[in-house]
Amino acid sequence: KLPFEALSVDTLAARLGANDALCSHIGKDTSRWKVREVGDGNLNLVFIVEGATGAAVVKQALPYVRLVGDSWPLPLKRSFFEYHALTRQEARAPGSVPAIYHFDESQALIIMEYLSPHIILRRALIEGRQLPNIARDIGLFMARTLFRGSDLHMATKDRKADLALFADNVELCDITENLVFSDPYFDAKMNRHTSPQLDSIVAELRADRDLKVEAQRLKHIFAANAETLLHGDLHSGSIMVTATETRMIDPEFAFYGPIAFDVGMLLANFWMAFFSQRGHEQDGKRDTMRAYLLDVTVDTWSVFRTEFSHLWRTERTGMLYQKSLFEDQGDRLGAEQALDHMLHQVWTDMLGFAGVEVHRRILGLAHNADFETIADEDLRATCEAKALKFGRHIAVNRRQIHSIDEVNKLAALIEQE
Ligand code: SR1
Ligand code: MG
Repeated sequence: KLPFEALSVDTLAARLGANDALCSHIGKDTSRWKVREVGDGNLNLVFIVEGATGAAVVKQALPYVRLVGDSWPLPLKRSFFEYHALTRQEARAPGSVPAIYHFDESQALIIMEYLSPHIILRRALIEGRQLPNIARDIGLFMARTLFRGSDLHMATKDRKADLALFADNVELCDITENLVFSDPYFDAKMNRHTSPQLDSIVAELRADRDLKVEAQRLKHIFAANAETLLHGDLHSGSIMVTATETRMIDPEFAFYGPIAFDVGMLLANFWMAFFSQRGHEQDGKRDTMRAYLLDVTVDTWSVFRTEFSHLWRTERTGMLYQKSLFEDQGDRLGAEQALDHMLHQVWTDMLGFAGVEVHRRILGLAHNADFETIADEDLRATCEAKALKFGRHIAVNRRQIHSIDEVNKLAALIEQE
């Protein structure tokens, strides 16, 4: 094994020119390789390599957080977790992630399918594009991976082995624990909000005891509920789309956590897209886009719920299958009642996770382009302030909110204020 060395546009062909997996997909004549570095995420290098017969993506972890620099070291082993999460996601939700061609643990690199003409979902939503299949595709992905990675479905021995395997993804969990659940609610060193107009709202949120208690409770649920293998960072920047196709990428934050976390993070990103639309109206009104985004939240939740319920009825083969308690006694209602309890819990916690995700993307270190690309500062601040208010409401009142229509009515009211 060679010691780790970061790739560059200039060294990639020499370093990977003899890699059979890469050559078989793009051709072995390295003189014809064209290499671009396209990583725009917070952590890694991402190269697109085009050869005579095709193209591939080479993703390499760096030993530090790219967004911050080498003052924040981060282990290379996140690449190992990403690789293992991708293989499990492909098995549990076939066709939902890029195909993997090769994994090199010591170089922390994954060679995978180049998705083209896909673009990042966040970009599509900022541009006002309506994609007819995302709710279905993402709803199914979440239900299938979250159900099939849990004790509802897996043999308990396998699940416990996976729990142990992913338990070592400590540093990336630590990022989420601090950046999502704690930092936004005090004057943390890495916090930044780009609109000074938010200062008074930020002060209010940090003095809001009910909100801070809720954030602490959510952090506890996140850290202590090892229910299933999560994607761990399922936001609209971790999804690639065409007009009809959807693929999930980047599961380096994968670990065993609460089912509601992936669902909440994802829906929060749709709600942020919704609140940011007014900032992107330079080429025309975005009323239908706003309505579309709310419909997407309804449909995603509905597809998730329906598929999860279907799997509950047809694939509950794990340790949590209580056949002898219910079905064997002719009591189908008991199993349905247990399902309702579970979905209710996922619903309630999902709203909480969504609320804090909205806050951290506006107040913490890692912002999102939905708001950041709004050039007019006052307009950006107005959009952000509304999203913050919405996030606070759903996090604090999550036990009193009973339907996604109720959430969306609130979102629409706040947006129009
Ligand atoms: C320091 S990493 C900041 C954020 O980027 C990733 O995409 C995760 O969302 C993480 O919280
Ligand atoms: Mg990422």
